[in-house]
Amino acid sequence: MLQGKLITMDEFTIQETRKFPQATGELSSLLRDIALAGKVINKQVRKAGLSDILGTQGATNVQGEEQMKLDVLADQTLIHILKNSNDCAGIASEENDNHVCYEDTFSANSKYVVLFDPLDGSSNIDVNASIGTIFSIYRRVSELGKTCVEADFLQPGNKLMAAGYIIYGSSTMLVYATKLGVNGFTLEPSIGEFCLSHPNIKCPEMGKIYSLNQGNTNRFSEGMKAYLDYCMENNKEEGRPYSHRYIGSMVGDLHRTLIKGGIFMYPADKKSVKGKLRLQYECNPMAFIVEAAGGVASTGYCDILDVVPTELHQRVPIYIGSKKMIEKALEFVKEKEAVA
Ligand code: P6P
Repeated sequence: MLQGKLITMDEFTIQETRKFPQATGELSSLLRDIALAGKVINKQVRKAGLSDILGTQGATNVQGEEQMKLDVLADQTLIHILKNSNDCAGIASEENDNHVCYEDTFSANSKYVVLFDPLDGSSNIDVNASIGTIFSIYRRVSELGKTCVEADFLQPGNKLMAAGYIIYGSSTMLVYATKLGVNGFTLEPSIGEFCLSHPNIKCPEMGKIYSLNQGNTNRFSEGMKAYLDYCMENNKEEGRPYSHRYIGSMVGDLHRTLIKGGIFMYPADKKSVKGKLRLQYECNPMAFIVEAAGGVASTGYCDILDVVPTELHQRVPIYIGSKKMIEKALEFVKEKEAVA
């Protein structure tokens, strides 16, 4: 609500497009299609707890039809809507082994491709914790008019045109970033529109929350263990001990980190030697968003956005959030790793 007026996401993206006379509006149109998919997924997520009663999501409905699990439903919803969008040449999804090219003429002439994790954190559905859809939009590198190729989906995060997430939490929000900045839109169910609620989001450069699966500590490097001790150490002047928060849903943990500040980590460890989270579906889009808001996102040794992908589902370690907290964490991780 700005000056008492609701601004829908469509109105906002059109206003942004007008700042660039050469803009064609295709990116705005693609964001609108992703928002539509988010509304459809939101409808299904909001009744997940009734699946046994309603016969949906993995059960059979009154016609005896096999219902799809919620994350497969989310995946199929995005694939279908983007196929009919006229602004997307193809997609790559965390749920599918390979990328999908849309063969029709309109799609082949589209200049963008989209990657997504259709329902990140879906294991939290049963306990009604926040889950989310994460998306990335790249300008394709392959020739317009032809079907897209795998190289279109193996671009580093610093080539992103836009990235965002839809969080299905206490309210449903769509947050997206371009190089111009980060803006958040809350779904107003009575009109079915995402409306501007968090303009120009900035990630505080310092925070008081550290977020990771501390149960993995025994598998961490010595540097990582030393940083955890630092987080838990009493030091009133430097505002420690920090508070520990961890939902086990990246979108939920990252949304809190973006808004309140803090540090989210999923380091490499003896079991996940390259980290657990996927570069193309989780780390790059979140790094693009957080860095557009003034934060930092690192693998521990380089900026996440500079990693050149070699395979669609590759994983990387991630340290992401408030600039000053990441800088301090990397002193421990880099220094101890250098010694090891
Ligand atoms: P762990 C969810 O499965 C996910 O991909 C992210 O959303 C989340 O941050 C992470 O994995 C949780 O992993 O090992 O702590 O359960």
